[in-house]
Amino acid sequence: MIDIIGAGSLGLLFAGRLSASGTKVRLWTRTLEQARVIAREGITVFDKEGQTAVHVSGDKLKVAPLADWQRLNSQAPARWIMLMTKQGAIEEVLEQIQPAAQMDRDTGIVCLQNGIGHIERIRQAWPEAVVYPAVTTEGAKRQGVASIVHAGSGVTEIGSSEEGEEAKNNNFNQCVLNQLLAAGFDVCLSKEIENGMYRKLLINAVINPLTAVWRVRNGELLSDPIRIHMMRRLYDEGIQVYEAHGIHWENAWWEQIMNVCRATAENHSSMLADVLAQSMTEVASINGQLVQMADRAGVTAPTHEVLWQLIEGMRLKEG
Ligand code: KPL
Repeated sequence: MIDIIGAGSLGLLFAGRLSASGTKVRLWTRTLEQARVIAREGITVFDKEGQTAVHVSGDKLKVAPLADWQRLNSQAPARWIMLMTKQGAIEEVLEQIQPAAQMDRDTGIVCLQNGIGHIERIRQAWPEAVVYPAVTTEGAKRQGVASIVHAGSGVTEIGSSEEGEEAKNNNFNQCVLNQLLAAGFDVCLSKEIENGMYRKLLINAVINPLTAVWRVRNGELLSDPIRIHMMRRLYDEGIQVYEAHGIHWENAWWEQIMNVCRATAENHSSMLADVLAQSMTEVASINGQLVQMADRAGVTAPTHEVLWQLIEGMRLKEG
């Protein structure tokens, strides 16, 4: 069984496809109401053309609000967890799970957040658990409480836990890997996940704030030379920050960013989706983190800083 925490667009995508391929899934939602709707309607994944790609009926899933974690987890402890909430929701998750954590050496947690900084926080909260950083470029767009459009196929990379954990790593993430492969995900294990996280940070730092400010889909960023110019500026500033920290980067990353725009052309980035829903965005953990890295290295990232402040200044509500 895989426990998926977070029933946002990516949580529903992974829960729906894993469950349809035969993996037992327990899905943890933020609210009781959300759990009830998913239990009643099941999960539906539409493809880009609006056709049903996957439908899992509610009785095939276990769905519960996080508030029930202590009670349900003591009956059937979670061993494999995919943490799929946004960075901004992590504190709330830790608070709800903490008292009865039961996160021991037998618990593996795959963390699929955008940005950086969260892995340290999770390891600090659950020092016994084995934490696997991961990144994905899957693009999914929320349709309703229990349905999403799989707007762009991407790649999911799962890293190792800390050094010296090799034996356990192979066991843990290999098992999740096999179930994800069986569900049709393009997924691999990465020995360089930290680098993957920096690459993904840059992808998000370039695409997300611009789509949010201009309110355009990912593909529309490529339709105008001024937009591409701004993307390049964010990219160059980001690379300068990485160089100042001695972080390995590759020329191919620019082309990869353009490819993500193409592959998810019809998608609203997660930041635009948050802005449209008037919810707090992840800009602080993406562009804000880059600005702080720049500060620490004595360089500047002025375009990231302006976008960070512009988006924070939208005064979106929490959650
Ligand atoms: O990760 C994404 C996001 O929107 O947060 C991308 C890859 C940009 C897809 O929309």
